[in-house]
Amino acid sequence: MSFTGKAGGFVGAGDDTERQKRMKVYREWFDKADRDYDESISIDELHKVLTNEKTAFDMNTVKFLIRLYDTDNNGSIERKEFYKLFDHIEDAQTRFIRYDLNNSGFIDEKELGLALAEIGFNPSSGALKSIQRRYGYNAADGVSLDHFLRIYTVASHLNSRFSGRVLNRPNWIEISRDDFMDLALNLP
Ligand SMILES: [Ca+2]
Ligand SMILES: [Ca+2]
Repeated sequence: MSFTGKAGGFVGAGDDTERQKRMKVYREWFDKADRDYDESISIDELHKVLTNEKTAFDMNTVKFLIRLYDTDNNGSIERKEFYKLFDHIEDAQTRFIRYDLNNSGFIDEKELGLALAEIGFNPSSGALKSIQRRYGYNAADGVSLDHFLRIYTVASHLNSRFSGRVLNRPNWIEISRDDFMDLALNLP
């Protein structure tokens, strides 16, 4: 089972009907994930709902997502937290599918660069290699969805942290020592 197929279906949804449809999808996915009906999604439950016949979803990515979206720090994902997590996964998946043109389940380095450029993150070839080394990369096949999700999450996180600090030179930002320290210590 995966979110594939649901991706992008509600992008640009503005009116009440679309919002209601979206809330219905959220609820359905939450209920599907919450196998023991305790109104929260554990690491194992999230892992199961993200894994399908084709994709063995990386457990480290699951733990990483829970760490980011478990805002009350109780170790699991409740409905309010799930809505944001679902939006994020769906967004990343839509982008991944757009670049995985032959539907192989992998994108290559160039496509990874293009997908990241879409959100205003323009890594050099050297930076792309470092990102792949750091966040998991199968050199033979390319970047799988679970690893892309992790890379995309980190890039979005960095982008939102440092928007407004862009200098006139493309791809340069201004950062203080304190912010640099904070960034290095809190990198997801
Ligand atoms: Ca549960
Ligand atoms: Ca929680």
